[in-house]
Amino acid sequence: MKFLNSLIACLLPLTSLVKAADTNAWKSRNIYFVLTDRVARSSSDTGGSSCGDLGNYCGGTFKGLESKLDYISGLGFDAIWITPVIANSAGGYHGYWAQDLYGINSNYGSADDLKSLVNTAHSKGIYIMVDVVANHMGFGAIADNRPVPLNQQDSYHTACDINYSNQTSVEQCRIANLPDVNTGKAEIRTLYQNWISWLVKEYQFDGVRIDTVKHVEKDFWPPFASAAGVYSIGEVFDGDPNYLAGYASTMPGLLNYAIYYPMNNFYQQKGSSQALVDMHNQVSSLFPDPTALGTFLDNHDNARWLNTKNDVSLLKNALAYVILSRGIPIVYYGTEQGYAGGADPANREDLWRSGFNTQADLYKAISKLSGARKAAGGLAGNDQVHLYVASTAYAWSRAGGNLVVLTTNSGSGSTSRHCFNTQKNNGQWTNVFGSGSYTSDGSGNICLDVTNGEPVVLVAGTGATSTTATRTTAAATVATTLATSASASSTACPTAVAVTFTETIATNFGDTIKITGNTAQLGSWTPANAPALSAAQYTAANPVWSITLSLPAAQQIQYKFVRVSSSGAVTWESDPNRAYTVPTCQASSSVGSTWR
Ligand SMILES: [Ca+2]
Repeated sequence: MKFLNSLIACLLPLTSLVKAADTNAWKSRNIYFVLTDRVARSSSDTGGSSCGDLGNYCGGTFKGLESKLDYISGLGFDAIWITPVIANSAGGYHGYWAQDLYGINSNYGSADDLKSLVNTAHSKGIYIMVDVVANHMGFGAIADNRPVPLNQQDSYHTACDINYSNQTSVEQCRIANLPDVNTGKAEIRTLYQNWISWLVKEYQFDGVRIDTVKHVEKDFWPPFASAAGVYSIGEVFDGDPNYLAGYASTMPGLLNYAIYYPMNNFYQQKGSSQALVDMHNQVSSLFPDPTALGTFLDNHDNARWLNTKNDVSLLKNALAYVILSRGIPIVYYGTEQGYAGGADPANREDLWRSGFNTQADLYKAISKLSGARKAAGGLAGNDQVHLYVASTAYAWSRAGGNLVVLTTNSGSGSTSRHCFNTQKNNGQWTNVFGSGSYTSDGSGNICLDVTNGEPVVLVAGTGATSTTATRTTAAATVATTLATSASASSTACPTAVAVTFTETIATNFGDTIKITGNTAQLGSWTPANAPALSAAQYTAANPVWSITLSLPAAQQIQYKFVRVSSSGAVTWESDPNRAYTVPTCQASSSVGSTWR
């Protein structure tokens, strides 16, 4: 009996760990985000003409969505985020204009239809995440809002326009003139906690997406997220990683608006891969659990990706990043059909106009990328290693090197060859996005060819092709490989990083530029002991000195450049000292600066 008690005591924590739909359960998922009103109109919907007015209800239903679960599953998604399901005020086709928290939006069907959708999804191994709003109610008369006391004026803040430079204003004034709930009141907080707890249990939702998080006081959220009882992911629409990280402790996950901007900048040829990598590293240091964040490239609040950059190959690279880099992928419905709508509501196209074509180029591309995620074990970990950060390319590995992804931003029609170190000696992979097998040499080096600007996605093992059946085989192969060669999965972050410093300065013949700073390697602020830069790339038009130093990962250095003339006279750069933190999990990086 004593033994049994200790056994039970041991098992209890395990039981709570494997509870379905907690944060850990979501980390290996792959989310398809839909507007409930826009997927399918009935269980027999096989396609049809476009909705005439995207700014109002188009006729999508819970039953229609239920009938398209295989279409969604075929893309490799095992979770669906659906827009709010509750009763809305007139015109709330998107669901964000709540009127009755406990009612179901009858435009989409009945409560039983919704339960049927969730049940059928579960039977196919698909999670359902419901979107909810606590910040505001819809445009209808306050007196019509439910439950009580949301029908009373004093449950709302006094109307005012948001001043985005004032956080109190952001929290208490009105978005789009929608009545702003007085979420500071204890009675209101209890009302929302009771409701979210009921909603999740009543419909058996697996997760919650929370709208307009930054518009509600931070201390409203922890008890709300806790009452939900499942993983929740919040929308804080702000690209500043510090601002975003301010919400990291309020709920399990956040939409990763920090990475959204540098990621799209790189893959849309407006920014560098280094800026993307820098943001990844910043997120690593600012967030307690970066793997619980959701990665996305567009959504219903932003113009579709192809509207901003009309290049399908570039989109495939960005999708490779979303689905295969750190975080939980979220792909907006219609991406697989090449939809290119602009600002809301043009970016909210009905799906039936596509005829639900499962042979579409992007449908197949997403399916392959999702297959690679599964084949590599689900990619739940914080295990991304930056392998190659170049002017037109970015490559990384996951799962101890069992997944290697090369992306470029040269676009459709481009061909290029990229050679880099995989940190896996004599590795063997199959390109599951294109074709062919690849091996690295005894030092881990590999050269990959990019055709038509498409990503290269290497999964360890062989036999992976584009069909679902063989992908499953590939997954089994990878699992076997992982199990039988423990050493192969031990690839860790590099302990030293090759950091290239470039300094732009026009010099006289005989001058030398050195880098000195607060470490022995940098001469401990003594120019005579400091390493000298090379003028090999120096031209009159581009007077650049450079040096590549192998620095310990995560080391923080302070440094300056000095100019040493042929006579030995030393000129220091002006104050303050320059500061740099060596990346923690990256093979190489670069720092460019100009003499001051
Ligand atoms: Ca508010």
